[in-house]
Amino acid sequence: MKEKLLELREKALENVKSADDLKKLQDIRVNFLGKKGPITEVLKGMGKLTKEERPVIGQLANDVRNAIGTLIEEKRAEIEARLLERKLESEKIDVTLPGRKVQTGSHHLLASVIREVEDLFIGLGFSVAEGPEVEEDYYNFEALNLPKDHPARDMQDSFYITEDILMRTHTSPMQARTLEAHKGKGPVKIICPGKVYRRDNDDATHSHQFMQIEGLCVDKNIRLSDLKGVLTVFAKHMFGAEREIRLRPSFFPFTEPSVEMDISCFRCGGHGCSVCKGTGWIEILGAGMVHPNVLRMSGFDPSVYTGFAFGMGPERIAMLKYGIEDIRHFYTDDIRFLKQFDRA
Ligand code: 2U9
Repeated sequence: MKEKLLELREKALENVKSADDLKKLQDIRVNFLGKKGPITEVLKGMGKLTKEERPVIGQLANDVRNAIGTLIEEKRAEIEARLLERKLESEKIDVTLPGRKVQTGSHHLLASVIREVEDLFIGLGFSVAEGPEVEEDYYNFEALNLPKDHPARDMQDSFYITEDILMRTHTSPMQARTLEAHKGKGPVKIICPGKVYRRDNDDATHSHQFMQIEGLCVDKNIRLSDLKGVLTVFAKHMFGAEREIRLRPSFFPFTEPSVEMDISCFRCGGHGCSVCKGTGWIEILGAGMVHPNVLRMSGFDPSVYTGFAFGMGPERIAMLKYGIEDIRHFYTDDIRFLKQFDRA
């Protein structure tokens, strides 16, 4: 019996030594120390022993069982340590490695330019009014002093959906709607950004769908100098404090007088270059004093109220600011183009 126990211990030692994973180790524990294991068998056989042999064998059986138990524990600790080491090794992060750049989206350049203009005018007390892109002929044309047969309508080739419904050709209809909603009571200070549509063949400088930002300020005693003041603040905010502006006479059916605003060239400072085509000046937007017909048609008494309005193309501003040659870049979602203006 004694030999059997010692033999068992040796056998257990060998098994434990060769065990290289916790499963095998568990099997050894069950095989040797389990209820059906040889140690248990020995202990069950104690009854057949003499009363001299019983304590010796009993003690030895316990010693062998504990020895095997200790062996298994030590081996389990060793295996777990090795597993942890391997795990730590496999999960080791080389903190000196550059991080994986998380692909983040960014604001579309046009959205950034529009927000920059919005922030400026909100700071000047204007509020942002956004209107429907599918518009009624009345608000898109008649309310803006462009009666049914007015030739200027052809200047704005339109996408008509029905006789009286079209894709708006400018954001001005939303200004007419806002004036109307004020029921002849000023002040009205709004800017209207948004998509507009013109039946145009797309090329480097024209797109059938483009953006506009228009502005309107109607109150008692609004003068052209107020318009010039606001446009000067706008020009310096968007193109640099050293910019100068100049107003040239122009014509729009919905403003009288009408002007176009130029800024001094931000590339050559006015000496003449390819950006300003040698003129030293760059045209940025159109503007004027709101035509009395437009005020009247929207419920304002032009003998009491006056106002100024302006309109610009955000694409043009972005193309000037960032030297972009082709307006279609804004709409073709080419990530190589868009990524250049991350955080613009
Ligand atoms: C109301 C009264 C007046 C809006 C105006 C312009 C001048 C203008 C152009 C800018 C770029 C069109 O897309 S563009 O080519 N617009 O120059 N827009 S004054 O005048 C209004 C609008 C609404 C009630």
